[in-house]
Amino acid sequence: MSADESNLCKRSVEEYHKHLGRSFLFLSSSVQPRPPHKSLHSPTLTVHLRPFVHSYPRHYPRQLDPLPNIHTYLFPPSCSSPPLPCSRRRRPRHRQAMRRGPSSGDIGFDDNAPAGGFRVVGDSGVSAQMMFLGTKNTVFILDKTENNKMTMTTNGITHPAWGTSYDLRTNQATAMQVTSNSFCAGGFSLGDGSYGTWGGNQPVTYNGQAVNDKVANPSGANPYNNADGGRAVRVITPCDDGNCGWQEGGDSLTMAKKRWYPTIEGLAEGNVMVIGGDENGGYVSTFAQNTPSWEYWPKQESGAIHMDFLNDTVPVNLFPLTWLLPSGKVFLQAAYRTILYDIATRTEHNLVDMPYAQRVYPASGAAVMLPLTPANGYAAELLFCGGSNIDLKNSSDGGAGFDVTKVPADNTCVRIRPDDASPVYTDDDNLPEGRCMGQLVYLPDGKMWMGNGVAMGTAGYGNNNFSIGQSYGQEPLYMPAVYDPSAPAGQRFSRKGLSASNEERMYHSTAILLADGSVLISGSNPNADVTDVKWGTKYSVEKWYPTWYNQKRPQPSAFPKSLSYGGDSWKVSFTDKKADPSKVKVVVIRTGFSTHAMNMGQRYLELETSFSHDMATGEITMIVSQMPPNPNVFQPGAAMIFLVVDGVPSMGEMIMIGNGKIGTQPIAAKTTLPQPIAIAAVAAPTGPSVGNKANSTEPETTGGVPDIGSVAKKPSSASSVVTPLLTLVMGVMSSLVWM
Ligand SMILES: [Cu+2]
Repeated sequence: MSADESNLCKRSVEEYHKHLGRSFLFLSSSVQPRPPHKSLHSPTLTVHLRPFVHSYPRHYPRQLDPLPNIHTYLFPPSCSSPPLPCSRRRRPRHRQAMRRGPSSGDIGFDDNAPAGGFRVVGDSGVSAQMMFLGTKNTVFILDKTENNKMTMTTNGITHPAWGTSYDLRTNQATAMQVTSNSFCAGGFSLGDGSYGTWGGNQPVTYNGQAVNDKVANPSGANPYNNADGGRAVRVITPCDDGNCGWQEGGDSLTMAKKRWYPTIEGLAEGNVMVIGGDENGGYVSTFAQNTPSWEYWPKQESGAIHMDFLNDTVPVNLFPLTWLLPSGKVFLQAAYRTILYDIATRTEHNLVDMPYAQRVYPASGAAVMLPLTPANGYAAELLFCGGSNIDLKNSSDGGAGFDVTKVPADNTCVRIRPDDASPVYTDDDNLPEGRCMGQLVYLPDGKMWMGNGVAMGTAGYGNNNFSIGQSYGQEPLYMPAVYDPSAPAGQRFSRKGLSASNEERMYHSTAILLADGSVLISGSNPNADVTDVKWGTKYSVEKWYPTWYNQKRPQPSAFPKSLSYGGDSWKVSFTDKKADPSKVKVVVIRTGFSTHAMNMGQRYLELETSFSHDMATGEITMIVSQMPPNPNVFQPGAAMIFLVVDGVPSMGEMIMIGNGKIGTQPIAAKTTLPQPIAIAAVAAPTGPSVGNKANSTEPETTGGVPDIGSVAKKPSSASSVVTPLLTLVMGVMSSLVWM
């Protein structure tokens, strides 16, 4: 340990023990793997404490109190970790995690997975209204404040839990402290590897009644002991060992405006914009409680910045569909309107209207940015599928006002390339059936799982006699499909080899990609509180397995811990005698924050590659670029990386995109890749063998260009009368993608 590090360690431990001896309240702690950019002060363990105030009333929502006295302790990697305070002490697990190291004991592939089908693997503890993959092994789940069976005790008061961490290695959920009502919050990953959720709703009591509703709750009782989440920001640095928690409260974790149903969009500095929402919820927004503004987080002095678009799209403007584009502009879609937003000048540019249907909540179509690839020049193209053309002009925060369940969901799909000079929506293949609340989830092979949702009605719920339970959506759809964006038109949706789920996934359900290539699906509760009535509260956690799930997976040597924007190439190797290295892909996927049929931040990028191929041994070394030198293409923060060989992916690994900090990202020159090299084990003829291409040491050519792929396919035992010869074949492949 260096002198600097030793001093930091000593100081942290002394201060920490001094404060532990007093009446301090444990807030949270997080253990971080040694970051890729090893800095002297990179903490292994972060602990947050604040003074405990004994004079709070019993139900006082402490997190509304400003928190000027949070003490944060950073223990550097070589500093022995201190004990955690009182009830949150988990020393054995913590020790185990430290001994185990970040890469051992990770999730593996599921045995006997039903390829193409579903299997229930666990119980989420709280209903998974929101869900994201925080580490390779752990999914973090949030629910609204409701009467979940899993409980949490806070300062001696036991109440239902509204958040869990779900361990994918054991399929066990563990309750987590969430104090503010996270009912319909948005979420996104941040440039420093943490995750945030923004917004929510007022505190509620049983059946979703507002605590402050003088008629429904005259006593003002708050049995759930929850606080107002409308302006709340909740931040967590994900971990695997239970030693991380949601941080809430204080000025930096409070927004300028109340936001129920805000969309979060990531920006080039690893910060986010929090967009729209309304005050206290309802079926759709109204001018009376609309929040027509957006704000930065981390907070900037600008506070809430007005946006006309969010007034123009009332009442169908909750959870607008947004993407940061490679151009740096932000695409926004709500109701039938589409705009490009220039952040620097705060100006809105109208684009063409959305055809056929509304895609935004409560119509809730499926929407995704198509994979960004070298072949498409990393140009953004967006896909919208399903939703509803229901007329919501007479609906309000009080309800739909008519029987919405009689309206079939839309089945159209459209695409748009918003950075083009004159973007237009073009028709794509129709969905196999109309679907509201469908979800498109990337698979590592570049296709997408499309599932969840209903055939009739919309998202949302209300106390109406046309509902079953309270659900505004009916006829749940159990059969998924796979969408291939590069298949010929007319063949993009496929159900070959797929089978249906037995679990309905309606309003407030979620789905995310996992490292093993399966899709984790959970949630569904189109009701104000936990209920067993039809279309009741779902706790089942299910996996869907792609058709290739049980095939032999590539075994890559190792991935880097981080990728920069531009810079030097890197290598990853694997051995496969049958593989065609020109078709191998290295892909980076941000799985996103899943809620309300959206995966905020979901993005897929294929890196540029070259290779060297030893055909004698089958060893292939992929020479891989860094990220394109533009953080607007793929925002900074955590993401997963996969090696995909012949359409079958390796196990994914979590890596950091960018420098691991929120702020301006270093940008280097675009990666220059070498020419591909094939070291061919071919047979040299003992005499002339004109026309025997299998024995030739010359690369085959196509139109004068050496074809490395065809060399790779040559048999190495072409003749018994030849002697083996190792030949180095250099390809000049001008047609390859990195040129
Ligand atoms: Cu909701």
